[in-house]
Amino acid sequence: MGSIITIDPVTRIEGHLKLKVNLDDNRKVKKSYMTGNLYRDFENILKGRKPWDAVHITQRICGVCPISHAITATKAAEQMAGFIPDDQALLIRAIIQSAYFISDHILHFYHLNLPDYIYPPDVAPLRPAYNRDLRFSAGQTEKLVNNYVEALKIRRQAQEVVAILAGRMPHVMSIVPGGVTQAPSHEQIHTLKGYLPAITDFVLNRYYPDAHLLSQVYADYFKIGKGTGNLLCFSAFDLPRGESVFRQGLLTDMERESLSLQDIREFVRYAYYSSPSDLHPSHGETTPSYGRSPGYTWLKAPRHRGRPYETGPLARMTVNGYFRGGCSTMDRILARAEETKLLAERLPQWVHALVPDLTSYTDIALPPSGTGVGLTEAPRGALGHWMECTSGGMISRYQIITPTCWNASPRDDNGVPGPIEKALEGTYVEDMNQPIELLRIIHSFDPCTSCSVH
Ligand code: NFE
Repeated sequence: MGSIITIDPVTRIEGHLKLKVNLDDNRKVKKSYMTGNLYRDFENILKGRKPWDAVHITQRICGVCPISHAITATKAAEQMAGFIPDDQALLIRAIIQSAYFISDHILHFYHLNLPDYIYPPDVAPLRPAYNRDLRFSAGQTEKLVNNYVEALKIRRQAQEVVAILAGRMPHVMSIVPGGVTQAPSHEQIHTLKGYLPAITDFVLNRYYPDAHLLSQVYADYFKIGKGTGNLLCFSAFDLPRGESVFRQGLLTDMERESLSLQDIREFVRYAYYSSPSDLHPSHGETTPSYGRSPGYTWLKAPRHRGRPYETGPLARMTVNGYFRGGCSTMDRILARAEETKLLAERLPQWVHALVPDLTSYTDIALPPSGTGVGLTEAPRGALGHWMECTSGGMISRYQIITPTCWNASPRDDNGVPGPIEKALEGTYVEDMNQPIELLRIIHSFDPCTSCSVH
């Protein structure tokens, strides 16, 4: 007969997500369905506005990764103007982006993900609903809880690095088409440098070893939540001389293939939209139609050459050869820790390369009509903004594909499930009342439904 498990809401993520799975008689997941809620209509709100507004409006999609939206909207406008930012602007953007990646990955490891594996007896806010399959000793748990608390302080410091260069955090002000409006003074650069030792020390000596400890104690999760091996990433952390930390690329079934932006489509048969399916984002449309059958979510289903792709730290690090592992729950957690270490090691070089008081903003004019594509990597994966302007430089079309759109996508028009749905299939659930296995798989992707349902 089988049975059904529903988790609604899925907590310790950003946004409003529901999971429903069908299990067979042996309590293995046969089919899973991810539902993203809270639609806000951002793509239509942007129509009739200027590209400069998109930088600030799209940041309101999400308070967790506004910087990625700011960078992507800015790059779309700069591409339309044929403008390339100068070295100092690229460095400042890279510092802002990496400090916030570090803060965000620490947030994920300690505050969103770790409570799936620990259940501290005396710390009330840290007691999640499930308390099964707990394997850490009392001493290890105490150490992890101490680092959980310390992580709050380090996150604040990384966010202060962002705020010094970006004006505020979240929803940053200094990243704009034409460069960066902040020219950091000697004193500000000195303050930035003062933050770095504690951040680097925490990443190298607490987060990184804690992630490895988790992967040893829960080594069976290298075989649970396995993805398809389809991994996609865009270019990100653009640096002077055309360099970047991550190059765009794609693995299909773990084999390298070319990534072609022209081969991206969004499918909506199983989403709450009445606009046409199978459209390229440069021609995309968004007509909400809540409850439309057979839709079950507000997420569209992005595909590359018709296939679903996982995106995020595992994809970036694997595609770029920084991480060699598999494609599982624990590989996702380890790749994220490896990426944080890589960025924490590079961040000081970029801060030291800043030139005090150097202006890196150019007043640029955008053409009255045209198109622009902005691509970057957000902490959760590949992010793209496709913008079209007509009539006096006003936006006439704006389409956004976020990382969690790729990862938590529903079935496409051929009925092929999205990456998280697929990773859940085949999972054995030991206790129907506490399906911790499912939660651990979902959390390894660090989904954000605010971004994916925009
Ligand atoms: Ni709302 Fe976002 C997603 C990330 S897109 S957190 O998915 O990372 O910038």
